[in-house]
Amino acid sequence: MDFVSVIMGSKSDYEIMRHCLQALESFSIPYEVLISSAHRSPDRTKDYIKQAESKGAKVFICAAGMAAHLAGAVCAQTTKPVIGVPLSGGVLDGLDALLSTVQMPGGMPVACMAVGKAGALNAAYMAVQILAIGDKDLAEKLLADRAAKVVQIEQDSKSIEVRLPNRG
Ligand code: RP5
Repeated sequence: MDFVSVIMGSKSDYEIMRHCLQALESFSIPYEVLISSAHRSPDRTKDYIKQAESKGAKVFICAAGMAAHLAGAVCAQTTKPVIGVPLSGGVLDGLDALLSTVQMPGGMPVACMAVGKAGALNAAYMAVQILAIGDKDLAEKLLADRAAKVVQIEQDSKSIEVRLPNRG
C-alpha cells in the first residue's frame, strides 16, 4: 500500500508535527509515524528507510530541530522525495534547523518547508500534491481544499470588513 512516512528526531517534535499528521488524515492518506534521529539513532534511521520503501513509502517527511540533519540523512538512503520540516527549539529559534535542512549539496535534494507549524502543515500538503500527480481523486480533493480556503477568507473578511462605497 502506498503511504507517507513521517519521521521526527525527538518526541519533543510531536507537538508541532501532529499538525502534519492531521492534514494527512484530512486527505485520507495512510501514513507511518515514528521517532528516529540522524544523530542519536543513525542505524535505526537507515534500517527504517529500507523497510519503509519495501512496504510502499512514496514520500518521506522528516522533521527535526537544532542541527537538523534528519532530512539529509534520509535523502542519502532513498531516491523517493524527501520533505524537510525545520523546527525551532534551540537558542537560534529554528534558523539553525532551517539552514541545516535547506543547504543540501547538488544532486541530493530535500524539499525544505517553513520553520514550525506552517512547515509541518505544508509538508503534508506537499506530500499530497506529489501523490496527486498520479491520482485524479486526490487532485480533486486538493482543488476542493483550495476552494474551501477562498470561502473561508471571504467569511473571515465579512466579520471585520469595512469598505467605502464605489465612486460614481
Ligand atoms: C533534534 O534536536 C530533534 O529533532 C529536536 O527538535 C531537537 C531537540 O531534541 P530533544 O533534546 O528535545 O530530544 O534532534
